[in-house]
Amino acid sequence: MKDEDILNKLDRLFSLNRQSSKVIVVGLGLTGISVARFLHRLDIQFAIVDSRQMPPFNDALLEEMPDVAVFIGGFDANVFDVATHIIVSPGVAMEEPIIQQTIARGVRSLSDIDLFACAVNEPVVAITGSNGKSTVTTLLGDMARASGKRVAIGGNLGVPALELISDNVEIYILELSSFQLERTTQLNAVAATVLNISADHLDRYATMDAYIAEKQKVYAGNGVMLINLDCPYAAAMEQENREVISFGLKANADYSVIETAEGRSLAFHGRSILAVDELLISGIHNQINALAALALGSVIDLSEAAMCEALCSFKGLNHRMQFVAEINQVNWVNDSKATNVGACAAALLGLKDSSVVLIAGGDAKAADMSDLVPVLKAKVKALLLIGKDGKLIAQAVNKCIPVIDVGTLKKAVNKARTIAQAGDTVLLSPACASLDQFANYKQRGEQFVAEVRALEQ
Ligand code: UMA
Ligand code: ADP
Repeated sequence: MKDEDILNKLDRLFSLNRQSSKVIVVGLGLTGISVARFLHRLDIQFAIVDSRQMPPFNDALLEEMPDVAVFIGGFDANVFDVATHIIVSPGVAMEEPIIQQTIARGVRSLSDIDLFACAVNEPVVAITGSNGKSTVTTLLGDMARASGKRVAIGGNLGVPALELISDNVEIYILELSSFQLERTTQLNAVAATVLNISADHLDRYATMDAYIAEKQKVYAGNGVMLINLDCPYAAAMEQENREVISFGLKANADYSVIETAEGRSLAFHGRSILAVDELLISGIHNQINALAALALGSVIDLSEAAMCEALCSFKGLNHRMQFVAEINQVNWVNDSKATNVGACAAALLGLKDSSVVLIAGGDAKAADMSDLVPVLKAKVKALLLIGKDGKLIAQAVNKCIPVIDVGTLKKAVNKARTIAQAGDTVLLSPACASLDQFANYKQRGEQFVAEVRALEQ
């Protein structure tokens, strides 16, 4: 899209223009730098603020845009006073008092996703949910490539939406978090889905209803709604007068799993598409992820043969039920990305025929750990706890299975080695965020893999 057309659209929708606008970009992380590059290219005036002493893209900004004003180490109210518009990065809560005061003064708030939506004419697919977003986004990207489409994938997945924009792209596939959706008004995806809902981010949302309401915004506009019939919260989002395609294990779903003479199969209206055995990713939750990707792919006209080809070669992403090693007939599995209760439960349910030594704990983000208890009782022979909220899991479990609060991941791995017996699985699936002890879930998973590899020596 030409800059002139983008500018016209921004002016029409947000009164955002070169002549009279002064934007405050809050946050100088991945999102903040992408917004800065975009506004700079369009020659719209802006300044950046970040409460961190040394935001990650401070040096990059100074080098690329030395004239841009940057205020770091806190939020200075005077800086916000001049704003006509505010673009807040997803890691900063909209409830921050300075943000609330600024918006209350009549300053327009928009998001990087709004800017993106104003800058592309090509179809956009939007994927959210409590779990499975990265898996489905990546898988659908593989399917689109196998279908010969020029596709770009990103958003919460890692590459900010604005950095994906290119004349070469014919379809954009975005993973969107509740934090991105809550501050976006211009999304109009051709196909959108809420994969599932389970408790997450309750440190940022006052209630589950508030969290669900933000997720629902992925369906804004008039595109096709992809609805998971297995998840009551997601199924309730279906809107009248909208085209709907359903997926899930329920027999009445458009995309479902059926029993055939040869075994279970992914199917459309009872017609087998691909045997479940052909999938390299395991667990019922991944069968549902595959159904979601097939359903989304059908809306953007991907060929079924190409989608099957991609499904058969998709090995899954690291840190999601990633097989690490078999040592003395014990399997070690890294599911560090299980940062909430729903993901940990799915991991345990997906492990067939084995008893599990589970390593869990970290930052619980105010979730209710008691939801985990039934599946822990069914699957777990010993629970090794790490991190600041391990004790919350111990309280919920209330001694119904053996629990040891070991504190650190290193100690957990060493303890697991002494407990696990042939046929068992040692699973890192923390049900919590990692930020109390690690930089992120990747670092936690990498440390786990390194500790397990050390056992092999
Ligand atoms: N921060 C401050 N002060 C500031 C700005 C940020 O303390 O002034 C902190 C935030 O509280 C947060 C961290 O810095 O802890 C990063 O925040 P950010 O808004 O600068 O994040 P970005 O680097 O822009 O990355 C964001 C997403 N991060 C978050 O939503 C926290 C990335 O998702 C996403 O890949 C990226 O935009 C590109 O779209 C990561 C994530 O953890 C993977 N997402 C959460 C999740 O998946 O659960 C929602
Ligand atoms: P997200 O991007 O939503 O965090 P990922 O695909 O990265 O999702 O997976 C995160 C965690 O959730 C992993 O532990 C993974 O095994 C688990 N998971 C993936 N898909 C689902 C699903 N459909 N339901 C429940 N858990 C899932």
